[in-house]
Amino acid sequence: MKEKNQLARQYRILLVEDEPTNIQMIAGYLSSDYILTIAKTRKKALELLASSPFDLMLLDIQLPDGNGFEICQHVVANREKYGNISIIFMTSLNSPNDEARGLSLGGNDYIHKPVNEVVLRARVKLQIQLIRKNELLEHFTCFDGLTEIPNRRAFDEQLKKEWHRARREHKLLSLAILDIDYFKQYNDLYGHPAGDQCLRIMAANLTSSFVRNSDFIARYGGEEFAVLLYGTDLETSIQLMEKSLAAFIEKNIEHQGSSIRSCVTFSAGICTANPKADSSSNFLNTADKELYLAKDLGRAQICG
Ligand code: GH3
Ligand code: MG
Ligand code: MG
Ligand code: MG
Ligand code: MG
Repeated sequence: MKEKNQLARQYRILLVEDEPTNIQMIAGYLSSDYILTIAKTRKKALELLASSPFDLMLLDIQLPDGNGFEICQHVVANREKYGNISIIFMTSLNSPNDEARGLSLGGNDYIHKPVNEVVLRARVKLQIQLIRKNELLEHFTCFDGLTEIPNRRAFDEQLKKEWHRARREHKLLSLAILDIDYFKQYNDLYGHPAGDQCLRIMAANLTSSFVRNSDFIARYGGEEFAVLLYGTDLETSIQLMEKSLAAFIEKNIEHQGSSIRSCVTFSAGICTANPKADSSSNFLNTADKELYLAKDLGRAQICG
């Protein structure tokens, strides 16, 4: 899932080619627009692909220690290891059968050697534009447009993933469901645009409260948010959420319609599971029940 600030970026190309004159020529055509890395062998190409992310591979077919068709097949069959890289074959195997084979193995395009500069640039540009469109599509599918944090769809997927990971790694998984207090009154008193701004501040506060790579924050629904804390026990999760609530209250967003304070607050319910032993079916429900308890006990508090 790409965050917005990752969307405007430079694109990385892996050139897999063994002929020095070809390498020099292609580097001359592309290195001013893209970050270009070179692999002269099959072995080097697979090493580089496994260790750093590339957007596009320009793939020769006849290599000293292997064959480009086989590399393509291997990469396509192991996407979880090599990522969603696009592949352009670049080869002197010019028969229609070879071209059809390259495309059927998962190649995105097929360029004949000798390579023409204008054609190469145009075809690379086209693939990069497709990559960019896919990234944008993925971003809008997974991120909430108002707060720019992951949305409900992304949360549901992450929960499934993290539940299985915690099961495998024998770790605890904590889930917090948060709900802004008296938010209907806030909208009624201050207007919808102010309500929207309040939701953005809420999201930003959570983002700065939960900073570990494994913490996952999402907008769960209207004025409800969810936080997944991987490998974190209940006591620590409650402490962290209490700190986050204190930081939010300190922002002192005026709310004369709140019955408890003169500023906006939130309530949260937290549930911790041991996915190795527990069933996932009650996880969300339990966090939700704790949230209702926090509301019943007077709001602006955390229950777990
Ligand atoms: P409680 O303390 O029990 O949570 O009361 P509440 O008023 O916060 O709860 P209620 O569920 O009655 O109201 C939620 C409000 O959230 C109503 C809805 O208009 C508002 N809301 C939901 N999504 C958005 C949004 O995207 N922008 C704005 N401005 N308001 C929203
Ligand atoms: Mg070659
Ligand atoms: Mg609500
Ligand atoms: Mg409500
Ligand atoms: Mg509410």
